[in-house]
Amino acid sequence: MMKKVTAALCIAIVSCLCLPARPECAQKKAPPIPELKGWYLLWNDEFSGESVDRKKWYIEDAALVKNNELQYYTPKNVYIKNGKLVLKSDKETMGGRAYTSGLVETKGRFAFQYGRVEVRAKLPGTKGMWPAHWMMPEKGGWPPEIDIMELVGSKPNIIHMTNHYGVYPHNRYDTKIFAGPDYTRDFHVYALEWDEGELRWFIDGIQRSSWARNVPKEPFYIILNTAVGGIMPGNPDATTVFPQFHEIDYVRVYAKEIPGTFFLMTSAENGRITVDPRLPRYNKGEKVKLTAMPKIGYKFAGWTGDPSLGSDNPARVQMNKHKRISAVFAVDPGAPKLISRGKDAGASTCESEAMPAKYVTDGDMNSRWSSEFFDPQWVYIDLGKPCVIEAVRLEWEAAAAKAFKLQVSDDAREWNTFYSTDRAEGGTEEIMGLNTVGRFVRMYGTDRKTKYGYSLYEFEIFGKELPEGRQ
Ligand SMILES: [Ca+2]
Repeated sequence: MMKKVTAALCIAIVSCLCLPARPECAQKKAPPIPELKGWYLLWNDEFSGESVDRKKWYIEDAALVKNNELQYYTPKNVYIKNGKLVLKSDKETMGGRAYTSGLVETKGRFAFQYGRVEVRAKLPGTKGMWPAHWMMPEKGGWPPEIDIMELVGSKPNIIHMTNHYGVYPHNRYDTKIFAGPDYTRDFHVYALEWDEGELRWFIDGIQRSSWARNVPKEPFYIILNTAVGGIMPGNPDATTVFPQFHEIDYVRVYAKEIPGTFFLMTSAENGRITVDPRLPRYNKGEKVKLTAMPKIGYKFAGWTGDPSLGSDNPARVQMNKHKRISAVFAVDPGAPKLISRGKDAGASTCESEAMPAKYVTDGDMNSRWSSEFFDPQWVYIDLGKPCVIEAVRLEWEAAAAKAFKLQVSDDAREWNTFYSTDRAEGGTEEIMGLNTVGRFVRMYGTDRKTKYGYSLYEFEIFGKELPEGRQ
């Protein structure tokens, strides 16, 4: 969090490059970030560190089910080299797929509404490669989606720029292409300007597309990836060259300066911050409520970025300038303990023998339970004896639940619901602040996010054994 580069700090790094007496600065190779008049640098990554900054990026590790793509996204194909983020694509079997590739996204870490995003990159090519720089809504769901840049490897001089909108399955899109040089040979800058009335796409500083209709009006996060195969590029063939490298020099997000209005940026690791009201910019003097929410096992330990915040949670901040605020979360020795690892599990159905219920308690994020493709479905854990359940973590595969209940039972026959949602988001889901007693705990799914079943890598119960004499 402290390493978050502010505009002022960038200027400091640049100016101290000229001073050989500062060894910690002399190691930094970050080139100066040009000032964009009328714009404020809200967020950026110059990829000048030793490794990918996990406070800024989530690195995908999954065989995502979409667009008939053929790759397994693995963190080992995502790394920093020579001041560039590299997403490597290769012909290599992993997780049931014939190819590996890389995907990073700022989901849960950074999102913005309105501004200018710039990505400088050298793209991978040849048949079946599908590099993209794109954005999705922070609150989940699809569409909308903005594709800043997409390229089909077999046509390396064509850049696709697209706005997806509407309501699934009645979604539509507006798209334009630009034919230029071979974009796999050199670095080029792909940019999008987004305001309330219009989307404008730029390649190397020249506007190449715009749409003034169906402009999204909610915060988006950024995704950088290379898909292999699938509906857009077709699958690799004998002409495809492996490995391929998608190199990204920087990602910069700017917000337009409007006098008297201010931006609020938040960041956190091992937890998150909710912002109320959440607005793209604030008027002078406006008050904003910040709530820090630690992950299971952590506790809130303070704020950085605004001395007036103190140590309250929630806290209120008054907007009188641009602010970057972080929440600090510390390991909580008194946090509920994991009590489900290795315990027996059962399920309504299994998609195949290779995906049994027991894989939800094995502590292995590569093994998973998956149900058959109808509703309802459930998976339960037998804790062996009655326990106090204080928190639950669900690690969903892409085939997640949209609606599910959490239930307890003493006999695995009669179940009591202690948590229920019909707006689940998938990914890592944590439910905290629980205080319920039972020996059996189950996830009871009633509506699915995909046409597939319910699939969990892990189902983790945190709490403690019931003290003697208490029933
Ligand atoms: Ca597992």
